[in-house]
Amino acid sequence: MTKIMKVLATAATLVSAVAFGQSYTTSAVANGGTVSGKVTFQGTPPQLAPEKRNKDPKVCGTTGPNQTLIVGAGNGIKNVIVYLKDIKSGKKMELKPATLDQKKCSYDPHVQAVPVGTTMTVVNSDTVLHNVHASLGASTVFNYAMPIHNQKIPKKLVKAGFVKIKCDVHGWMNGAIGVMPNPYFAVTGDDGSFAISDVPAGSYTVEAWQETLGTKTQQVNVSGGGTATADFQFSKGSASL
Ligand SMILES: [Cu+2]
Repeated sequence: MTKIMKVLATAATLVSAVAFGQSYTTSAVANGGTVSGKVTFQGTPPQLAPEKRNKDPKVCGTTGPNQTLIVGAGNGIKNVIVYLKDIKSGKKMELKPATLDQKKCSYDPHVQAVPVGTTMTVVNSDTVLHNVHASLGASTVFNYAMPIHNQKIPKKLVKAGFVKIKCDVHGWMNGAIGVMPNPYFAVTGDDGSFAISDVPAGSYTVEAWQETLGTKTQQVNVSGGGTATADFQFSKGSASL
């Protein structure tokens, strides 16, 4: 190998390491702690109009729930992705198969979070054409026309970030995939609560991401075997709801 080839090979390794989120390394976690909390909406949550569906009514129906902000009991917000933004080392990244289904002209699940490097199988459970279009900022992650019932397309997600999903056929269809740079993440449940476990003792930035309300961050100090609380409050703010 010539010197220039070695330099290029090293550069390529570095680039792929960043793309695959490998700046995170696995290390043994002894007596890890937990970061837990609740994400809530401050004030009166907006009443979102149901989706108007104007295409393929036999499969899609004519209306559906707007899932872009789901506020439940105690103003808890569902489907918020919470993660430790700056953790560099800790428990193993478990890569499991994941699925994004197109079912009755909605994405199922509407929001999910997976570690970077996960293979996402995109499924069309409907008998109509969907064109699923996933983007990370201005870049396209995938863009598949899926005309066949039960068609499945696997796609490895190699870049961390919050991926937005839209259908180019049915304008109301939307969803999101959090492609996470480390295994310390959770998606809030119906009551807005979350818990992230096996966290090495230390100080971390916790970020909460909501698909229309954006992000909030705060610092936490995790002690060995202890629980650190990170509650987040979102309000309507400048979001276009
Ligand atoms: Cu569609």
